[in-house]
Amino acid sequence: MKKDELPQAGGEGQDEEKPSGTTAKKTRIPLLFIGAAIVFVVVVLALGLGLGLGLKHKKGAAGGTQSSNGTLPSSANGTSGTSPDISFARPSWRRNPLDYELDLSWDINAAPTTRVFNLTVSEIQAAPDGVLRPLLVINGQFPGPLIRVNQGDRVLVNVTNQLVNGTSMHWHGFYQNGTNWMDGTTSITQCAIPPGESFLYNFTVEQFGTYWYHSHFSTQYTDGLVGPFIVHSPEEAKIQEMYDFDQVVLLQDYYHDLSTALLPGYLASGNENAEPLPDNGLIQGTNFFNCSSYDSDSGYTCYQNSTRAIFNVAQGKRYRFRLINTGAFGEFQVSIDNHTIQVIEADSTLVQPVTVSRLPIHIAQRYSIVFHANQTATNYWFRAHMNDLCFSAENPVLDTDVRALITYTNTTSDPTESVDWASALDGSCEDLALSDLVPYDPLPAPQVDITYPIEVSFQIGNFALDKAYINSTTWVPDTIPTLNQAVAGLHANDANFTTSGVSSAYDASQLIIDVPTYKVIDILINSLDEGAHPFHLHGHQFWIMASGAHGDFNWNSYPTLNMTNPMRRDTLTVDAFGWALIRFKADNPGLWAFHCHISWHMEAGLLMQWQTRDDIMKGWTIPSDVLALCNAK
Ligand SMILES: *[C@@H]1O[C@H](CO)[C@@H](O)[C@H](O)[C@H]1NC(C)=O
Ligand SMILES: *[C@@H]1O[C@H](CO)[C@@H](O)[C@H](O)[C@H]1NC(C)=O
Ligand SMILES: *[C@@H]1O[C@H](CO)[C@@H](O)[C@H](O)[C@H]1NC(C)=O
Ligand SMILES: *[C@@H]1O[C@H](CO)[C@@H](O)[C@H](O)[C@H]1NC(C)=O
Ligand SMILES: *[C@@H]1O[C@H](CO)[C@@H](O)[C@H](O)[C@H]1NC(C)=O
Ligand SMILES: *[C@@H]1O[C@H](CO)[C@@H](O)[C@H](O)[C@H]1NC(C)=O
Ligand SMILES: *[C@@H]1O[C@H](CO)[C@@H](O)[C@H](O)[C@H]1NC(C)=O
Ligand SMILES: *[C@@H]1O[C@H](CO)[C@@H](O)[C@H](O)[C@H]1NC(C)=O
Ligand SMILES: *[C@@H]1O[C@H](CO)[C@@H](O)[C@H](O)[C@H]1NC(C)=O
Ligand SMILES: *[C@@H]1O[C@H](CO)[C@@H](O)[C@H](O)[C@H]1NC(C)=O
Ligand SMILES: *[C@@H]1O[C@H](CO)[C@@H](O)[C@H](O)[C@H]1NC(C)=O
Ligand SMILES: *[C@@H]1O[C@H](CO)[C@@H](O)[C@H](O)[C@H]1NC(C)=O
Ligand SMILES: [Cu+2]
Repeated sequence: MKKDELPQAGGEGQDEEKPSGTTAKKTRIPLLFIGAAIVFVVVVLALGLGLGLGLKHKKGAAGGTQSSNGTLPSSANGTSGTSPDISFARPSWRRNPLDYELDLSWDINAAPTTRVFNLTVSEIQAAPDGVLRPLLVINGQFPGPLIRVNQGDRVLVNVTNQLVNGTSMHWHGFYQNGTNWMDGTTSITQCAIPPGESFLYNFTVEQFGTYWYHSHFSTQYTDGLVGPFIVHSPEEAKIQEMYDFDQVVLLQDYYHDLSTALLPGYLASGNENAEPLPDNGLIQGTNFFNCSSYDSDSGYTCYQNSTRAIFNVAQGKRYRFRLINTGAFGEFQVSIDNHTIQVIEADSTLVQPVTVSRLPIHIAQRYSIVFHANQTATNYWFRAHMNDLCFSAENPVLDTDVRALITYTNTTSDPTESVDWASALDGSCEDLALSDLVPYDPLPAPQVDITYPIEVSFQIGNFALDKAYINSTTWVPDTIPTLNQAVAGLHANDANFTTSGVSSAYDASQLIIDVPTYKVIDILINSLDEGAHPFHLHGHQFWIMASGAHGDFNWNSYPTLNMTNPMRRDTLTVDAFGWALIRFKADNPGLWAFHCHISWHMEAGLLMQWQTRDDIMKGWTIPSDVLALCNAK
């Protein structure tokens, strides 16, 4: 945390900031659309006010989107909760924001059970922010449904692929101890689920906290295949006292084109790692977009009827927002006008509460914040400022000031006295200062056994594709999952698969480090690249032993590293030209991806793997339904 980000006692003098309400874009709805909306309302009413219109919910922390003209739809008065019900205006593909409210009456002490979910993925045309595009949806809706379970539960998720391409589902942050083949990472732990087929993910949940799930097939999640995964635990009782409402908040950057349409240009020769630039940002899968940003010959169909998310709050209550950045590229700086926020969880690690005005959240990271609705009862902006200072160029149609409305008064009018925090936006896309993140439940780091330095770079050739490298390897998905290769190699007692260190058993496109038996590993990530990279390790939480925004790790400092209770998480941002030393216990058998979570970078090859616990893997038989995915063609 920077000094100027500290909330100031007494007053919050933000002289240079003008009330943000004045910058809000107002647009007139074309007559045609009002007509269409009326027809739609009539049809819905005729069908009977069902469709959730009279839905009752007790602990409505938030929900709803603004109606087109800035007032609540009159047909919404069938509801009784604190949230406006928007079912009359909500297209069937749009997720009901009430679905992301976490009823606090959920039994966190329930005995472990099996919970079953169906996730059917398909492609539709939809306009989350008003711009029509092909969108990948789960059970017909975007963003994906909430998966909510207790620690210790067995989870069965039947993923059915109705796409024209393969797919898979990854459960971000879960250990999958003993079930590596359920990690959902195509070409590493499974073959893609072919079009028209189903696959049953079956695993137990050993952890608790805020997680998410997403497709792990090329850049596919960027096209809509994301959703929240919340795990409760009896241990949560101690922090539940800190808030009155609990709520998932999905943040993401957003493109008006399919990722597969953007990839060739990005990977083209001579392109100096110029990532595709987001066109918008979404909160709960929705946002305003100004259609006049596009010329009539842009090729886009844009409906000027999309609106920002809205969170209803009650004076005096405290709200837990579980922020999840499900985006492809953009880091957000989250703040609430006139309210400080308290950070209580980072990824799935509870942390000692720290108060900030602005919180950076990079791709795939999660933070829980608590804020107190104790200001003047009016409307305020919740901001997820997309940090384009870290983009290589500017997208003229992108409004980086991505906002949702926080209303104390159950109204949807733009705030007039809501003031953004004066603290500067961080121009380098760094995580919160390490000193601000102290795990609530202390866990000392063990002594290290082996340190592996790696170097991250992008290498561009005039006649070569623009590719990302870890040392000299740029990852290309292998046809046969590396897990399948490893288990076969171990069964055959092939010594190539049991030698500690960089493995020679695989194709040259795979950088895999073999840790045959239990060891404590340090990864020293050195970035030679000018961009920040949010690195994610599958199957583990790692301790962040040290990090730096420039220069190199000083090896002489090894004996003095803080081992008492360093921060642990599963996704860490390595600064531009910076470095980080992270430590993990290689005690979880399998093939685990370690990669930059920026969709474009992973696809450009920024991925390596860890092969761990050969001693246990040697005894494995990969389930036949997992293997069968590779036979279907
Ligand atoms: C907004 O639209 C609703 C429903 O069409 C209408 O009842 C209301 O008067 C409109 N409000 C304004 C401010 O135009
Ligand atoms: C909503 O409230 C208005 C005014 O109280 C009433 O006339 C109308 O019938 C109500 N609509 C519904 C759907 O309950
Ligand atoms: C919010 O407004 C809607 C529609 O006017 C109403 O039905 C609902 O009861 C209100 N909620 C609260 C908490 O006042
Ligand atoms: C916006 O208008 C289009 C065209 O009438 C419609 O298909 C879509 O469902 C509308 N979206 C919302 C959020 O009302
Ligand atoms: C999942 O789908 C099956 C049909 O394939 C259905 O029988 C079952 O009830 C569904 N389960 C849930 C939890 O939706
Ligand atoms: C998964 O869903 C598909 C499609 O509904 C169904 O055919 C299949 O039987 C389901 N599999 C399991 C294991 O439930
Ligand atoms: C399916 O894959 C092909 C080949 O990569 C791609 O051109 C197409 O856009 C993909 N479709 C979707 C919906 O992603
Ligand atoms: C899920 O996995 C467990 C442990 O391997 C197994 O006992 C159970 O039968 C599996 N459930 C299904 C529905 O396949
Ligand atoms: C509002 O709540 C915050 C967080 O609990 C607290 O620091 C602040 O003093 C409160 N302000 C007022 C005006 O009560
Ligand atoms: C928000 O804070 C600013 C700056 O302290 C203040 O001028 C403004 O009145 C506050 N807004 C409300 C609604 O209290
Ligand atoms: C990567 O390259 C660096 C610099 O040459 C070297 O020190 C390191 O050992 C290499 N790491 C691996 C895993 O090969
Ligand atoms: C995973 O299971 C192994 C035993 O198979 C155990 O030694 C290890 O500590 C476990 N790791 C985690 C992260 O649960
Ligand atoms: Cu990256």
